[in-house]
Amino acid sequence: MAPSVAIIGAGFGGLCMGIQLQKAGITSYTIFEKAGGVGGTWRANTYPGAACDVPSHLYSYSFEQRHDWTRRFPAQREILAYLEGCADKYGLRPHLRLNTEVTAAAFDESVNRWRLTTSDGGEELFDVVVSGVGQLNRPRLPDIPGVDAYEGTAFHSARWNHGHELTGRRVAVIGNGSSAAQIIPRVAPVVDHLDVYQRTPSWVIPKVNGEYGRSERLAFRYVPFLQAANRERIYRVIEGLVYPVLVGGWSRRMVTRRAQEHLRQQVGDPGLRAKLTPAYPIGCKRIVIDSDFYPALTRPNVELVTDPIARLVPKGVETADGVTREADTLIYATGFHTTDFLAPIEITGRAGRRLHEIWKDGAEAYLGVAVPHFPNLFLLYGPNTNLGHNSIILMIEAQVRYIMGCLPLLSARGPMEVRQAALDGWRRALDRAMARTVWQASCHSWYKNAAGRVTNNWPGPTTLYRRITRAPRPDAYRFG
Ligand code: N01
Repeated sequence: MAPSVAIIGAGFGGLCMGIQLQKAGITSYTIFEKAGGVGGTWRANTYPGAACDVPSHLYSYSFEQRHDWTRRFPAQREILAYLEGCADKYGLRPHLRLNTEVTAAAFDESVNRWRLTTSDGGEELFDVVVSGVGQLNRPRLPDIPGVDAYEGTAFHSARWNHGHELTGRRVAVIGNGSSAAQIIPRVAPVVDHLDVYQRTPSWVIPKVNGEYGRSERLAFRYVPFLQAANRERIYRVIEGLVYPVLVGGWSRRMVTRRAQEHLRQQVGDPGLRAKLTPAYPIGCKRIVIDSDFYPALTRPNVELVTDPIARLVPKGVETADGVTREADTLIYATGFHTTDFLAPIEITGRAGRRLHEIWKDGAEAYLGVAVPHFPNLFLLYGPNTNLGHNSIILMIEAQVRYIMGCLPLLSARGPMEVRQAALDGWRRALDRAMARTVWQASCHSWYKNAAGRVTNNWPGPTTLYRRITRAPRPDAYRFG
């Protein structure tokens, strides 16, 4: 009999898992989703300008290619529609349990099954749990004094307040990562004044976007192999050009120069340019890919503030130099809690082991997928599987294929638990590869935990990860 599978999250990861189960004829699965619909981060992030900086033809499942993407880089709405379409096409809807947050999962050794507790107080048993909760789903508010004192309207980029009209307002944006870089160009033209509070400048490279014309879309549809060849070309160019940037390879200087040139071309004022010039190597933090960000900062109604924020006051933001800038609206583009994976779900494995206790010095998992003491628990987009250079969908598909390969093993031999020795070997290999990466340089990034360990990113090429996850090695696990 097929195992029963609980999937947590209905984003790219959870849906991919559901689709592959469905394709394999396994229908004994439930996808738990705390939101009211599918889409994960692409449902949550509805801020103006929300879009992906990975090309459409690559930022989609390999097995579900669309010929009719309207733009080279997809906007949030189009990605969400794509995922909704996948849920319909592959018959996932009857398996979706929406508005249902999983609060705890405990391995019950008396029956060798996982007991899931949900926010509605329900409890259910499953043979297998697959987490697809992602790394960027819990907004992080800054630890600035006075956050509660502020009297204007404040919201996080991933919790956009669409009921709040921005036209004619005095607005402050805190942060200048990928989200802020997309928000600022859309907000700046409509507001009266915009202050952008920058703690650390980002490296920015241009995004050569544009619409796919009707003829191009028809060609993708009807010319044999064109779509597949185009996807493969995009993949190879990104992998071949951008991955070396992260490991000090041939293209590091070239991409750095391109970013410097982009800044020079778009920002004429040397003072502003100096403020926007990073002092850390490119790639250490997530590179911003955008062509509209710099021009927005040069608008007369926009001020880039680099004095550190001292505190929020009822009417605005006070910087360390004692200046208060009034703002009736405050937008936190301050990122996410990225290093406390799977929080706040309480996960308990064999012998009462608590996942978050085991991970208190940094999350880790064998292949980013399996953790000792937690049999039949598999992670999608888990520790050390984020990318700094390519489409995360590639990694998710590799992980789903791997987990699908585990199902016959655990069905035949009982619950599978990764061996500590396998995880230790994995950690040693990761550490060796990580030492070569630019993420180790001195910059603050969401890839690192409080102790400075890079817990989020995969340090190798995607080709290697896809190869080593092609099929599970039974000797890495104990069964029963
Ligand atoms: O978040 P971030 P994000 N005082 O963590 C600043 C993906 N994504 O939502 O650099 C002042 O990158 C912080 O400053 P610093 C993508 O993977 C993709 O923008 O820490 N500032 C930083 O500038 C991305 O990397 C797309 O000094 C404070 C910003 O807030 C990830 O999501 C689009 C502060 C946070 O940047 C997250 O991006 C959007 C404080 N106390 C997102 N605390 C695309 O595909 C934080 N900051 C295009």
